[in-house]
Amino acid sequence: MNALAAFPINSKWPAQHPERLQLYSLPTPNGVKVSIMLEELGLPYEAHKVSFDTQDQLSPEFLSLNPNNKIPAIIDPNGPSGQPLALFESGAILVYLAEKTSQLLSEDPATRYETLEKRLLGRTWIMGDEYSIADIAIFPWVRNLIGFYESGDLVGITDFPNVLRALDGFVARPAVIRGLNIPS
Ligand SMILES: N[C@@H](CCC(=O)N[C@@H](CS)C(=O)NCC(=O)O)C(=O)O
Repeated sequence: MNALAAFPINSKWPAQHPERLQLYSLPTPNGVKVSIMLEELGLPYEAHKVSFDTQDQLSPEFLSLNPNNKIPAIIDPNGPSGQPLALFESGAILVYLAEKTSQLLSEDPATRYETLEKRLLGRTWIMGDEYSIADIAIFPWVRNLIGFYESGDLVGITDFPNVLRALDGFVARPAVIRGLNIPS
């Protein structure tokens, strides 16, 4: 049985692979957090484009999944206890996927909360040697700050060599390169 059929959003963005995790998104800094995460994890998923040009995010079908009219949102047909799970808010989705796969988030409680801090001095990634969801949450925004918003000079980005070094490492990751363009 196709569990996705019960979700109104499936009528506007029909799943070709209903057994896969469904992503409703656009490659904005919040959107790419989830596509990058899915690419990093190698989880099978299907991406649907929610176009702002046609205000798809305000359609009744999208609002049925996220009443806040914001991408990204997901439906995991194989959620907790095997039941489908709908979820929005990029941070909540990152934590959900990290917990589902036991990847990219420390299981040590102290370290988990440290993932809220920006400490790159002498560290490869936000959390140290381990790449994590903190990097996936932060670097799409740093990239846009410098690129899309052209605000690097404004914030004096060259005064933050560790941020620039980690950003270079982030955008060179194959999963990041792929995720930045999903949905195409
Ligand atoms: N706190 C939310 C913010 C999501 C968000 O602001 N999404 C923007 C694109 S980056 C959006 O969907 N805007 C459409 C609108 O407001 O109509 C998250 O992290 O998921």
